[in-house]
Amino acid sequence: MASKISLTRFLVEQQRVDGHIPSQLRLLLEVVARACKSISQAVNKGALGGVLGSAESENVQGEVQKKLDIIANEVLIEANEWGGHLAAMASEEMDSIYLVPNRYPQGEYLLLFDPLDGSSNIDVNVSIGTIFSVLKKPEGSPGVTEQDFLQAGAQQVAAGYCVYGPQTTLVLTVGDGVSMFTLDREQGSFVLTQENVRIPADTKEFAINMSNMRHWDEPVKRYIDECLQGKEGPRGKDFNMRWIASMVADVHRILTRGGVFMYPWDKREPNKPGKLRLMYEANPMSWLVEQAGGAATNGRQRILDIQPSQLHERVSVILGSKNEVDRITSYHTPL
Ligand code: AHM
Ligand code: MG
Repeated sequence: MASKISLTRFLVEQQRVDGHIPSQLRLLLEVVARACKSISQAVNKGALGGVLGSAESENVQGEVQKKLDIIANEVLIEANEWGGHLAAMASEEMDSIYLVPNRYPQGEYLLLFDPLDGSSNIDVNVSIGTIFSVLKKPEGSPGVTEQDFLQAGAQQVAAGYCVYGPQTTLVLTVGDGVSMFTLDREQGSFVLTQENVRIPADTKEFAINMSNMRHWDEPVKRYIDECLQGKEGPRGKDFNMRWIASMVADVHRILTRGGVFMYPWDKREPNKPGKLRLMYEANPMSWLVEQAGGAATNGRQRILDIQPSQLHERVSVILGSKNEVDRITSYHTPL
């Protein structure tokens, strides 16, 4: 019987055999995975662990924080600050960047995360997750500033998410395809369960918050309207809709069986480009989707090519099966 490949072995082989990742990055990914295990345990305990409900505080985006948002943020910081692999971290739940304290060695990498994505689903026992993105600290600059984080998504050296659902699954890319690891709770380790994940180019499934329809722009309205017309409409086929309201869970479905996910710009907050955050939500998810053969744009531009100007910048997101994303993008007027 073929032996199970643990995440540790997979990363060691990526480092030693294939030369894809340096040892510091391997350590970083192991530490992130360990933190995700801990978050998974807290999520599983739910009400028994006293982790449900609001923390009665707000983050920099003015959103009310849940207890688990804060717990997950602390778990990721505590796990990552002492290992010597990081220079600094940034999170959806922290206003500014977090420098590795002076008492610890400084590493070469920058870690960004949404510690608990899908916060509205925490208390209702629906899948949620952690999203992360890894950048290299630019060479030559002493110390770290927010400016060092403002790199386009194409510069990422690793990206992934961990979905806390019926199973806990870690999904990872280091630029050599997408691999999935399922948490074996008895062993306490992530085990490789799928390699070379591919998203089919065509789909009959879309994910969008339909309650915002009246606020959408024309190209998105047109696309969804054509899908809703089904067999009788211009697409000549019936579509199905899914919306979990946890980006992690919606993207996980798309990586598993295809589909298109959208959180487009809308008229509710015309001055903001969208709801989702570029640097720790859209960028890592876009890279994973591209690595699996899909596409990701903001309607007019490849997301990974966007030059960020702020840490918590927002972006319009259209990602998933390539032919659908290309179609929606073609409905938008080029810049
Ligand atoms: P969060 O990071 O505060 O949880 O918000 C991001 C989430 C995404 O996971 C999801 O796609 C979207 O917001 C859900 O939005 P809506 O509340 O409009 O359904
Ligand atoms: Mg989020």
